[in-house]
Amino acid sequence: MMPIREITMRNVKITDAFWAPRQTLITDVTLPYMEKILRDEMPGAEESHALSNLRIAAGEEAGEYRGMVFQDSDVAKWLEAAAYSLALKQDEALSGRVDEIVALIGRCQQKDGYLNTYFTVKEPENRWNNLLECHELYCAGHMIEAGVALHEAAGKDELLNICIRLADHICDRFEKDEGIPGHQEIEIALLRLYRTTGNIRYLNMALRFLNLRGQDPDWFKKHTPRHPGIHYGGYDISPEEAVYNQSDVPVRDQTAARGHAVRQLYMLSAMADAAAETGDQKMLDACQRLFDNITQRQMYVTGAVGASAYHEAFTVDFDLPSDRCYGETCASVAMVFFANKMLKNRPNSRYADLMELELYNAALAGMQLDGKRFFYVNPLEVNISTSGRIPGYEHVLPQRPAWHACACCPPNLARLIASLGSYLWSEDDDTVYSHLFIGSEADTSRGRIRLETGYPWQGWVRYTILGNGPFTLTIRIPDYVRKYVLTVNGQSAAGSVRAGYCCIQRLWGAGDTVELTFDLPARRIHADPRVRDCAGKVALARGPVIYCFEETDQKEILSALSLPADAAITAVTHLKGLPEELIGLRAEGTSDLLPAAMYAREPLKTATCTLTAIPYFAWANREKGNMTVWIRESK
Ligand code: FUB
Ligand code: ZN
Repeated sequence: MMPIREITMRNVKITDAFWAPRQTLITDVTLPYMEKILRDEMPGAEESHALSNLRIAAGEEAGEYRGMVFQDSDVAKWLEAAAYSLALKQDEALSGRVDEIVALIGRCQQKDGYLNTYFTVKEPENRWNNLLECHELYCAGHMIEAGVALHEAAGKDELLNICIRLADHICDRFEKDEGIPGHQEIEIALLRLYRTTGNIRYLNMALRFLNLRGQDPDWFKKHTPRHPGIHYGGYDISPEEAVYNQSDVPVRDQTAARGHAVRQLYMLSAMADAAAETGDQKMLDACQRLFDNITQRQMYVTGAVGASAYHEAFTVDFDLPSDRCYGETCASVAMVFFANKMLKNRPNSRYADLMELELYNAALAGMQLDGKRFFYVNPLEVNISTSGRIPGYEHVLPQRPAWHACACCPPNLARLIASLGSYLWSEDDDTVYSHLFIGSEADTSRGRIRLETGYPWQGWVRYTILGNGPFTLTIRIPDYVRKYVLTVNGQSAAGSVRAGYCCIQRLWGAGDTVELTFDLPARRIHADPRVRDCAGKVALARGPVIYCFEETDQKEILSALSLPADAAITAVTHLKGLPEELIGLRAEGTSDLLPAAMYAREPLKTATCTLTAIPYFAWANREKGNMTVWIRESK
């Protein structure tokens, strides 16, 4: 099948009542906030030192390099998000500051194209010496993505030119070498750079990195110098640990997601993108196997992935502890990248379902409603007596911190939300695909199409065709929509359903409308009992939104609550202390009464109570308290 073409944010304007304000939050609040952090102008927040590192590397400031070895990537991801922000909204002042930072980056670049402040400042003699830990290719990848974004979204070429020199330097260094990145990312970037410049060298370099990976499972063991190097966050490498960065098996032979989640998912995004570029069926089959493994066996109901704090990693199938969950925000962002690249290979509603799940839940929960604080870890249960305090639970915080020593997640989420327009639509020669119900206007090769919707709270979507001509409008039907009514120009219609998309083929005229309406009842979700924490429990959802229970809304302790299997669940608004348009869920439940002693012979007595659930993305926006997604279900 022919790959489908992305319709990028340049041709899509988001008008959605839910997402447009969130994009404004990113442009008006989050990016300025992050910039202050990068400039170390935010009192009380974890120091970044990222811009100082650049000035020190350029010889314009005295002092020591500080921060993670990949601190440059925070600046790169911020620049990428700023590029999208400039496409969303003209901002002369931001544009000027972006230019200044890019010029500073240019002054850090070495004559041969090398660009990395850590090694320029601290260990110039060790460049490219420790690919396992040192993130030079990872930082380069993020910088290249920023360069491409500034070129494409903001019409700025200076960083792109810097990155072309950097990419040429990387190709010179690695085209005939067996080196592979310790943290995959450069592959995504080189593919983007290839499409932007048309230079096949970058495609070949990306493919080479993918093809070499796992050919020698001991490659890192053989080629990683023994540094005293605590500063790399290094760990002892044993042959077994090749699984940590997926270098244990050639990429086409991988069967299940294992090891560091972000590395795994960046690699899968690049593989899916490469498969779409080259038609490599084995590569695509591997992507599909891992997509199935992740979504059917290793993903939390919120879309969070990477269950274990140790190595920030996937572990084994069905190992999904709710309260020790890692679920890094970056991993959920990367799930959106991966699903989007799978869609480029073949339209199937499963990929768009996954993008939607991540966007409304695990990824979005990474950001506080005010756009200023961020979660790195996204648990499904928090107990404030243990979370963030007791060994094994240190990583699980009940509130979003002001900033992070390792700050990969906030700018990742910012670049995703700012570029959301690129994830909604795509097309091929005779079809326009609508993947997500997000209000927008898309300029397709078939003319403009307007999408209006009450999503995520109401089940209606209206398309208005603003061009003329024959084509198939192909609309994804979310997996939770069992029945819908379709009308074309107000008359009932029946499209054919293919791979989860409703296809309406017509000779369209300007002003034609297509409407889809469906109920959005609250629904219960039950887990496979092999997910031990969820056995006998239920989670609630409505449309794309997954719900959770916060202590502040209940009178009883969360672990005492049960929801009867037949309880009616009603939608409510005006949740205490939350924006009034958010829809919550309410039901009559029961609560176990506390027994006289810790262990009682008799069954516990119960009392009825009212249960209130709020959208998971909105948790931890009020006073600190316990939270759970899953509660017991009583018969
Ligand atoms: O190593 C760079 C980034 O830091 C990873 O992608 C995250 O998981 C965090 O470890
Ligand atoms: Zn992260």
